Amino acid sequence: MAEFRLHCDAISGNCYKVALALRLMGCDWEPVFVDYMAGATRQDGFRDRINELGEIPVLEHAGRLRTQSGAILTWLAARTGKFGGRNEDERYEILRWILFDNHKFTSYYATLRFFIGIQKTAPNAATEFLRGRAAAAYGIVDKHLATRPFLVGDAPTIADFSLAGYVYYTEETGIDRAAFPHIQAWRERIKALPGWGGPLDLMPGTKPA
Ligand SMILES: N[C@@H](CCC(=O)N[C@@H](CS)C(=O)NCC(=O)O)C(=O)O
Repeated sequence: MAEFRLHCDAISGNCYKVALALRLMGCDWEPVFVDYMAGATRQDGFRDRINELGEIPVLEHAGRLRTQSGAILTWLAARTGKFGGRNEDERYEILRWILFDNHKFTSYYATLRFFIGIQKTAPNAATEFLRGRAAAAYGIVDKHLATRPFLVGDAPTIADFSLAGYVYYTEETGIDRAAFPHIQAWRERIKALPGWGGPLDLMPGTKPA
């Protein structure tokens, strides 16, 4: 059995954040498929035994189950000594971007993608609100990346892996990716890192349409 086991589904960008970190950190890991789209995370058994929050990703290590991608990434960086920032100031900045990601950058985009890109919901007031909020968060990140190669300092960190969770999926969401050229360039810089793999390369499970 591998040292780390990631309970995940390929359709989930939140899972991809951790899968990408495990791959780029060179960890010994294996995925464990959780059928998220079939409602596995909502089953009592999953909540009782795997994650009381009812979510993936879940990282299993030495008999302990860890949840919340941002917390997992922070723990992995400390444990491996990789991608966690070089000093206190960088670690603060990393946390700041991970919190922004969880509240806005991933959150609005992933919810929009779920409705428009996966469930093929017709645009409505709720999806248009999400589209506006996601585009605003994208604009903030795009501006930040206009003057630097990665989110914090001049090297990749777990903050990049967190915000990159959904940027390699290709579903149509109504967000014009070309309007965010610095995000596009950053996405390619991460893709060029040794060992990089996309969501479907690293995880089993539901193939996005
Ligand atoms: N903030 C959490 C978000 C995790 C999350 O929303 N996971 C989704 C899959 S992408 C999930 O399992 N949702 C199940 C549900 O809400 O019922 C993290 O970063 O780990």
